[in-house]
Amino acid sequence: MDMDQLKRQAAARALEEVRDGMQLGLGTGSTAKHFVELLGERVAAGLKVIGVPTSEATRADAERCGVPLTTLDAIDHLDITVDGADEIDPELNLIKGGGGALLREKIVAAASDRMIVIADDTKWVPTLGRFPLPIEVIPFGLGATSRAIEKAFAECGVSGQMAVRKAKDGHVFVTDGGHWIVDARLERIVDPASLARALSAIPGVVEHGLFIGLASSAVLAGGEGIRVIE
Ligand code: ABF
Repeated sequence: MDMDQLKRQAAARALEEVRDGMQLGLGTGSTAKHFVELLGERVAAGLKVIGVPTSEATRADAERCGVPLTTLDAIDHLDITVDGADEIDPELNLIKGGGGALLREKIVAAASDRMIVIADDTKWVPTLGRFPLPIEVIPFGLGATSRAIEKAFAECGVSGQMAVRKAKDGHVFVTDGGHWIVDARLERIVDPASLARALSAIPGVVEHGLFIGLASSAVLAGGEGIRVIE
C-alpha cells in the first residue's frame, strides 16, 4: 500500500469519531486533506457538521468538498480537531508546521475538546527533533529574535542551524498570518515542554511547532494496519 493510501486510512479511522451536530477543527496538509474529502462525502450523504479550517488551503478544500464552515468568533468551542503532524512522540507531543499553518493549527487545537492526530507511521518517533522545528516569527527585529531563540536552545540543551523558510519561487515563505518561519535543525529535543515554554516567552516569536499536551490520540497507519495511541 502506498503512503497516500495509508494517510487516507488514518483519515477514515478518525472520521469514525465524528457524530451528527459536531463542530470540527479541520487540519492542514496531505493527510488532513483526505479527512476533509471523506468528511465532504459524509456531508453529501446527510451528516450535519460544521468546520473551522486551519489554513486558507484547507478552507478552499472544504469549500470544494461542500463542508460548511464557520469561525471561532461565531462558535464557542470545537468538539474534535483532526490534523496531521510532522512528528509524534510516545507522550503525544508533536512537531507541526512543516506545511506552514502551525499558528492557526494551534489556535484551533487549543479550542477543541479533543485533537486527533492522523498520520502514516513514519511520523512516529521516540524523541522529537529529527524534523526541523518550525518557529513562526515577526520579520521586525529578526536578528534579536534569532539570538533570543539561540539562547533558549542553549538553556534547553539543544543546538542547531536555523534558516528562514523559502517558498518554491525562492522568495521568503509568508504564512497566512503574514509572518515568516524559521526552521531549526535540532536533531534531538530532550525536553520539548521546557523548550516550548522558552520559545513562547520570546517577544518576536509568534508561535512554534511544538504541540505539547494538545493531542488526545494519534491514528497511525502502517503496513501492519491502523494503530490508535491514546
Ligand atoms: C500539517 O501538515 C502540519 O502541521 C504538518 O506540518 C503537516 C503534515 O502534513 P502531511 O500530512 O502532508 O504529512 O498537519
